[in-house]
Amino acid sequence: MTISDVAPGTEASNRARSERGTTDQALRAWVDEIAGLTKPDEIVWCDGSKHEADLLTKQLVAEGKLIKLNPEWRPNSYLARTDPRDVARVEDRTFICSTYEEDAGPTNNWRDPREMREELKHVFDGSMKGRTMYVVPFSMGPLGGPISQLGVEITDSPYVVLSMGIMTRMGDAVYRLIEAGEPWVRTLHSVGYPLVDGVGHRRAEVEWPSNDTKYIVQFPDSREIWSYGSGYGGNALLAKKCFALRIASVMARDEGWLAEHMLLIKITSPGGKSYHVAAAFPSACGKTNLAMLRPTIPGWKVETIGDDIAWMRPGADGRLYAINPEAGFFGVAPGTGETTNPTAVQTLWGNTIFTNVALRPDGDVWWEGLTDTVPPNLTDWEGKPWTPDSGRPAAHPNSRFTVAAAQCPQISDDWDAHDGVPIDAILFGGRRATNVPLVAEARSWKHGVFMGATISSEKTAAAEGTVGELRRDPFAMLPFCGYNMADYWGHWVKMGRVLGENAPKIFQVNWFRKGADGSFLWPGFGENSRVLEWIVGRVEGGADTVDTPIGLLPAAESLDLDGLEITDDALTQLFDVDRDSWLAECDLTEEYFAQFGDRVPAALKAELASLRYHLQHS
Ligand code: GTP
Ligand code: SPV
Ligand code: MN
Repeated sequence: MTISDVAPGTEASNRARSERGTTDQALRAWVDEIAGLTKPDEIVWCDGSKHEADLLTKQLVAEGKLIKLNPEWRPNSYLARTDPRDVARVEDRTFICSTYEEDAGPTNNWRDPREMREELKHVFDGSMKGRTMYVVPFSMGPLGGPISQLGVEITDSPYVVLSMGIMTRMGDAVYRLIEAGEPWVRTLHSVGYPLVDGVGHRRAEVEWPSNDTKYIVQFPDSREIWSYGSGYGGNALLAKKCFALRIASVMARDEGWLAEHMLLIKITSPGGKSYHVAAAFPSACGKTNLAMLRPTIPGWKVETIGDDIAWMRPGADGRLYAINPEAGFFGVAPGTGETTNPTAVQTLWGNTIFTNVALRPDGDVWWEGLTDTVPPNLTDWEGKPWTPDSGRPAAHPNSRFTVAAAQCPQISDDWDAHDGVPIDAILFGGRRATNVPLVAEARSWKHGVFMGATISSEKTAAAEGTVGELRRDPFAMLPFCGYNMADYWGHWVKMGRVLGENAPKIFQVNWFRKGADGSFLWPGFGENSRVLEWIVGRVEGGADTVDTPIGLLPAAESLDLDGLEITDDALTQLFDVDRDSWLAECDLTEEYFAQFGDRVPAALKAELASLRYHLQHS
């Protein structure tokens, strides 16, 4: 018997429910404790079955919280519209509650863990009244894999349950591993919109329940997450940024591995040799696109392993092995089209949840950049009528798709390899209109860590704030590092010592440099395969370089430009290393480092001094 066969609240349903879930005492005790605090009407132990997902989907459609898309165009696919005040990560409401403030560091919001716990107890008291509480067991990475980790998310959002079912390996098998004694991380989420108010009155349900007061709280010492008030993406799918980066980065520091905001790909050369590459770019700066790249150069193949997060550990042979801990893609919709990312477009053929995109009259979805021709009539992401003259985007700039990784037509056969894949090269990038060349190779691991630590990037719509503003985003981890950023750099320096000769080569890339007229100098997307070819050439020990103060740049002719229409002037600008601007960057880097005091690794200070010296003498 499954939960759906019986009426809720009956004796039969209680019996059915007690047959579900887990016998693990610690997990049961935690669920009881949270239920006592949040006071839901009922508790559902999720099993991750298709049946369960179908029921939840039907329920959400019936409640008007999901719109079923026309199955003729988009089978088993749905549109969710969030509250317009709940559309992105909220960095100023994200807290790292380590015991000591210095351990959170100057780039995180720190709060005393004891005070925060007290505050959260008030906030969560009765927060699930009138709602169902779901217990969602999940594995990050293949079940039982040596790099994988388990977690449980308690949530009162069925949208979160469905999304977690796509984004993680969610289901019963995780309970069995927990019962066998595997460690697991506690994550708690409430949309913060109880259906019964403080004095016991019923409150009307809304399409997207959320709360203007939000808390995204990580307790790194006890490896716990408490999230309140948002139903959106990285705020609510706690396995993703909160666990797989903020908490996992702390676990990685303590246990000698790396938890990174990186895509993973396999590249195969015309000669049939395969390489694995990891790349860190800030939010909405091209990870999904590079992960699904289709090379424009003949004979090359790129296959997808992950598009957002990589967990990496030294393997028995001393090399660095990586897994994609996720099982799906939560990708940026705008800008995803046939010409830019045909692979993503094909991945989204069905079984997809779209959030905050526009709706076509024929019951399919649309967003800016999906097609060259703009539909004459749409319903915009807020549910309002829209025409091309409306003067506002039809889809929210941070609208997203949620889809299983296995649906990607170019998913790599080793994407869910139990032991991960060996990494040959690591790329760091950002969105920089000026200064940073298309590609530069680090002279050493330490120089590579310096490149990662000093990345700045223009802000995007993925988080609340001013789009376009330049900010430091070291390793693309600024919003995601669960501890002191300078200690994190130190951890990277240390990992270089552990890996020694086996350490992957490190590169810096920038697809976003602009000319004087404000347009991109480099065509990007599939043409980025030319840069990958050069990087593979370097890994193989070939491809000529020019030594510059900032690193090794491709020598003339060593970057494959066959068949590409690009002017010599654009190329010169793409690779220009302007001495004065870089000296100015050095000053800014020194200022930036200063806030971390003596926690900045000596190796990075030495790299800065060396960069300055070479610029001054160039
Ligand atoms: P998160 O999911 O937020 O971590 O983002 P992401 O890093 O996966 O970014 P994504 O690949 O979704 O790209 C974000 C935006 O950058 C999209 O609008 C893309 O069209 C655009 N973009 C990606 N690659 C390129 C490129 O090579 N050149 C240019 N000009 N734009 C690009
Ligand atoms: C990002 O912002 O880097 C994302 C989307 O990948 S979210 O899951 O909201 O963090
Ligand atoms: Mn991301």
